[in-house]
This record gives sequence, structure tokens and C-alpha cells, in this order.
Amino acid sequence: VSDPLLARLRDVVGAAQVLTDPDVLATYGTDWTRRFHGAPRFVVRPGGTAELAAVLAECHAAGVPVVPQGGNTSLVGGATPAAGEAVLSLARLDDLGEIDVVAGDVLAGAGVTLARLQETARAHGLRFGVDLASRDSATLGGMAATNAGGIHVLRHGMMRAQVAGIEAVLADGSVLSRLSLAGKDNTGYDLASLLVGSEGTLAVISRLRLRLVPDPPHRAVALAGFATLADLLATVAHVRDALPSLEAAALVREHTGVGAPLQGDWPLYVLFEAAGREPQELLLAEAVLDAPVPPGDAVVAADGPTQARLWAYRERHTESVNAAGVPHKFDVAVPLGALAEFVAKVEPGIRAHAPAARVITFGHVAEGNLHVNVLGVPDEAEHAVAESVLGLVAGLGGSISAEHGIGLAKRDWLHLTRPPADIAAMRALKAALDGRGILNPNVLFPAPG
Ligand code: 2HG
Ligand code: ZN
Repeated sequence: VSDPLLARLRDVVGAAQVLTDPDVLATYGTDWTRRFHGAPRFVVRPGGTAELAAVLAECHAAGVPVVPQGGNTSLVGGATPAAGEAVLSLARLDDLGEIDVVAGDVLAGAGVTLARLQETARAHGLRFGVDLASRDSATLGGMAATNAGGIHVLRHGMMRAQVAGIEAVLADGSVLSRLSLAGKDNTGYDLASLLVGSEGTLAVISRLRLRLVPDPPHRAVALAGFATLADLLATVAHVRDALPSLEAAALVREHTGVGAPLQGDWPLYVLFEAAGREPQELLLAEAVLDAPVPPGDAVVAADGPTQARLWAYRERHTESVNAAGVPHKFDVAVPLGALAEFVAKVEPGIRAHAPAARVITFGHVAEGNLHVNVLGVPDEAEHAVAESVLGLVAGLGGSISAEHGIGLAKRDWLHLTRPPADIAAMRALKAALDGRGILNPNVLFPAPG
């Protein structure tokens, strides 16, 4: 191809790192759920910050929009290009520094996978506070850019809480560097925090300084079955207050293809996980069974393989839903006091527009965060279904995205939970840092027109 931009990019990153093969482009142009598609103009894979900066400077000068992409595991179309846009793959920014056990942190390239960081940290008696099912593919840069949540938010918070410093490249190729080794830094705008959750619209994250936490030697996992949501919520509140070592309280709804977890069939299950310096099995069992209305049935596992088997009931939801069709995903949060009303109303609301739809709900119950996955939504009902779920959430004082972000999937509903002044301030930031609008131009803000 004789495109002058491509020739310049080949000079920067090497010919092998500018991809134009249509089959290859198609994989970068399709999101993990297969709901969003784009035909990228090319894919460019810089090998370090200097190359990334030079690539952005070239694309900026040519006015070619770029969509940053890490492991392509977004569940909201956050890394899918529109036709004619380029994909900027960060996969090759995969340097992982030495773990600093004294400071309890590490310097990692944006393209390092979560699983690799977890493995390396564990070898030093540490771990990373965020964990999620797509750990083998999800990359740290994308996780920071989307402020990913995951299964241990209850204990360690979301991605923002783990980021101690950031290096990022602006649209025009200038490099921001806040990777300072100083333990404390109170010198003006916190650019790292601003970029976390900005979904690739303000800058492209190239490196991160990430906090690590101690890896507790003892861990226990319990799975408990409940007859009603009221009983379940009362037990979760009790366990959360009784057990400071609680790491997760996850709502499990379906157990596709893994065999029944407990004797009897329960409409609702919660998976609890606790970790600490003392053995956790009895502490967790006691906390669960001491609840005002204890679960109908429960198992507790102290050994790794059984724990992994119990976690599989929770973690496999996403892949089994994907195997059954192309899902519409609603990652929402409502105040705990409104959870029962949400659960009672959400399905009838969807069915009013898509009578044959299948609704699978699971999530992170302690945070009021539900993942409402809907299969079998006809194209013509798409808008009305989203309106009904997200409108219900907003009416109950919740958030239309608890942890996956806005992406393409929810941009038209941002106004439901962000007031006009918020959106105007976000647009002003976008215009100030990316005046030509080349960075991930389609996500976050409502579609024009
Ligand atoms: C999870 O909690 C992830 O497992 C994915 O956030 C949720 O597939 C989903 O909707
Ligand atoms: Zn989740």
C-alpha cells in the first residue's frame, strides 16, 4: 500500500508491526462479545513509549483517529474502531519491572497481562488487588484506562486505587510522566487519576506504577444457596460486618455445565471469599451460619482445587453466556436498599420489548453491582430494552456502569446519571487534551446527531 502515513509508520515501528491483512484487521475490529464491529484502516503495534509517541505524532498530523487496544476484552465496545479508524495495539509494551518488595509496587508496561503480573507478584509473596476472569488476556493499560473492577473490589477497590503513577502519551505525541518513586506526591492536578477511567479518550497509557498488596497465606471460599433475595441480602450484610477479611461476595445465578454445586436447587447463590493471616475456613463458616436467616445450604472450601471449582460457578457465566449468543450487557449498580425492587422490575421491563429474550443476572452483590446479560434481543428492540434497564437504574439512584465503563454500548445514556454540567466539563477536558479528536473518538460521549 502506498499510503504515505503507512510508509512513515513503517519507518517508526518496522514494517512487520503495521498490519493491513484484512483477516487480521477483522479480529482487531471485532469486540469480545461480537456485538460491535469495525473495519480498521490498519493496526499499528509500537514497541515502547518512544515509538508510541512517534506513532501518535504521525497519526495526529495526518488527522487519522486511533483506537487504543490492549487485550480486546472490553464488554462495552470500548476498543472497537469505526470504519477507517486505526487500531493502536499496546500489546508490545510488555516490559514488567522488578517487584519492589520494600515499596510494595512494580513498574509495568501497558501491554502486560493481568495473569503475568499476578504470577510474578505471587512469587514475591505479594499480589495485585484487582482480579478478573479475563486475566489471561486483559492488559494493565486497558484495565487502568477503563478503571476495571473485578472480584476483589470489596477488599481492595477498583483499578484507580492500585495506580500509584502513570506514563501516558497525548494525542500530539507529547509524553506525560508521573511515575515518581516518591511515596507521597501532592503537586497539583492528579493526572494519573484523571486518565484512569477516561477510556482512551484523553491520552494513551504506556506504563504504570502499580501498588501490590500482601498475599494472605490462608483463604476460604463458601458457596451458599438462598430461597429469597431478602435472606441473601441480610446474610451478605452480616458476613460483611462480621468478617473484615472478606474479599468477595459474588452473586451466582446459573451454573451452566458444571454440575449442581449444592444439594437441592436454590434460585440464588452467593460465593463468599475470605483471606487472611489465620485459617479462614471456620471464620467464614461461622459468619455465614450466624446470619439472622442462614442460607438453606452451604459448602466451605479451604483447599485450592475445591475453591477453584466453586469460583468456576461464578466466573464461567460470561463465557457460557457468550457461547449461547451475542449478549446485551448491562453492568449496573443500584443502592442495596433498591436491589430487590430492581430485580423484581428489570425482567418484566425487558420482556415488554423483547418477549423471547433470556435474562441472566449475576454480579457483585456487596456493591449492589448486577450484570444483567440479555440474549435474544431483536435489533429493532435494542434501544427500548436499553432504555428500560438503564432508565430503571437511574430512577433508583444507581449507576448505568458500575465497572465495565461506557464504551459504545452506553454512550447514548450517559446523561441518565451524569448531569449536563458534568458532561460539559468532560467535553472541555477532551477538547483541551485532544483538540483534533483523534483518540478513541466514538466512546463515552453520545453519538452525534
Ligand atoms: C464479571 O463480574 C465480569 O464476571 C463480567 O464483570 C460480567 O459478563 C459480564 O457481564
Ligand atoms: Zn463484574
